Amino acid sequence: MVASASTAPAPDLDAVVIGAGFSGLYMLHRLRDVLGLTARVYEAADGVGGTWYWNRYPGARCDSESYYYSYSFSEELQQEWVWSTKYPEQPEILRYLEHVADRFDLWRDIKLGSRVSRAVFQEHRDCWEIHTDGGEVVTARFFISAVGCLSAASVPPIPGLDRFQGAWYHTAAWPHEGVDFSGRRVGLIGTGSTGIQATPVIAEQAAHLHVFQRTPNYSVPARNLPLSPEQTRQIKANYGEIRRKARESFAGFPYDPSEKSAMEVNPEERQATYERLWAEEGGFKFIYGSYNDLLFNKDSNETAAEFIRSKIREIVKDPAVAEVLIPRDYPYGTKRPPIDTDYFETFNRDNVTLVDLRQTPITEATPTGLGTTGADYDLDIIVFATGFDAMTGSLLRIDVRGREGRDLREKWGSGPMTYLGVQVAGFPNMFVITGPGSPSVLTNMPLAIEQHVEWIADCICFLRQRGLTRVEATEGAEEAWVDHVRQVADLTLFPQANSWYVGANIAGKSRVFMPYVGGFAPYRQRCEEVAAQGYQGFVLSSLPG
Ligand code: N01
Repeated sequence: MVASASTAPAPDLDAVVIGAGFSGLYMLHRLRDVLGLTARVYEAADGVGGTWYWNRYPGARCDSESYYYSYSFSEELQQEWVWSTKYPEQPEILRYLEHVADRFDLWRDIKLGSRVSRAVFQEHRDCWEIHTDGGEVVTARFFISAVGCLSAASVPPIPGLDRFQGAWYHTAAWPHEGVDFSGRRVGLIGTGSTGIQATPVIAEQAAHLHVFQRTPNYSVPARNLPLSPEQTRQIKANYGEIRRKARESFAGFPYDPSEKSAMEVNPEERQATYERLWAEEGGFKFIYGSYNDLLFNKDSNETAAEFIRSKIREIVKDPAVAEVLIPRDYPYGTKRPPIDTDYFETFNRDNVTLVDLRQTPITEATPTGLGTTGADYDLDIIVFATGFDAMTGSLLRIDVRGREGRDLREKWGSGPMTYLGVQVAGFPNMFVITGPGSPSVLTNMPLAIEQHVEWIADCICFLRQRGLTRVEATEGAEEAWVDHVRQVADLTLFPQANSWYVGANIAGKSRVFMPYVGGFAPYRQRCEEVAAQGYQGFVLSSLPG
């Protein structure tokens, strides 16, 4: 018998959302409280917060400024919440997200400690069957992934790690009770944003810290400061304008964009600009508030790169150590630029040693530490700040089966394919918040999330108002979008780096530039146009009546 709208049993829920971080919390609120739908969030952790639940490593703080790294959807929320500093620490952001869950009464529709293991599209019912590893099975018309772009932690396969007799931790699975480094010999592997935040804090406690660096990084000081009551008052009074600027910007930061190329100004003016941004502003203003072509023009980029190299030489007293810390073989900003507090200064401490893994790669873990081709290092604790299987890893941990049994892992075997980063052809009624092919990770994340959540909610609302039960991206629209994402990336310097943006940090992962680099504002406009044209590039349908 062919199922029809009248014979197919209705799904248990309108929507299942996976993940209770920034994305999942807002998605639930939007579906349940704005659209009046039934929705449930499944969350593997024992609390909400996503990234900010897991990443409790020393020094963990946001490297975007609190006043815009926050939700904008509720005027009351943004007026009542008070941030303590320019760059809040992890516990404060987690408190904020818990407050959001309280304030909007979200907890009652969130199932904590429930990891979704499998999701299968039911063609005859236009719904998804969702399985958790606890054996729960539920059906929902829509399956929405809010699993995050940087959630599948990656520990490199170092031979012998199981024989190491000390303790080891990945920064994204940090013990809630913390780790006491006092008097301990610590090895930290990885010098991305995380390692760069953790290094100065661990160095203050540990007896000795060895930093194992494979790729040096261009880091810019955060210049973190408490926010004064007057600054807070001004931010709150200007939120309308701040959010507008962010929405209309290239990367979602509410900074005044520079109209100039770095090549347009003379070297003295350029130096003065970089000096001012380095000394007074810090953070992402260095890249997004200086010149408009640092990510596009190699010569322009080199001026900023060389400025940072000169700062490293100035800060680090031992010239040999400084040379190892200086990045040379990829353009500035083409790996996600870290923001630090006293990172380079930390290498002036007597209890910190830099190990250059390019000269002497790690060969094995031993019962007493780490061995490299140059030496053995005795360690009590190893910290893996080695990053994530980014953008695809956390979704592909779930066995996702679309129409006619299509396997998402197979479909993405040679790199992720999406339409607008939000849907995958062959996987109807599945939405991905900040998926590959969207500007998410190159953007101020909460803003990118809000845009996706609202677009998805509007799409669902459109279907329901018309009695439709299925939405699926066409293969043609998906192919065209994937081509566009690649073409736009090729106009930039991004593909020149071995970054997690291209999956280079994961052995065997296909090398594809995953985020959309065409800019947040143009992307948003494209999404709006697609919706205004009745969801162009999607097929909308309903079960036979
Ligand atoms: O991870 P990463 P992360 N042997 O992949 C090294 C966000 N974030 O956790 O560059 C030795 O950047 C690897 O070396 P290489 C932010 O978007 C945000 O630091 O691959 N080393 C690299 O140095 C960020 O970009 C905040 O050669 C190995 C490091 O480990 C993203 O999360 C704070 C290795 C991994 O760097 C990820 O940052 C922190 C091996 N086998 C992070 N494997 C905010 O404040 C890897 N490495 C918002």
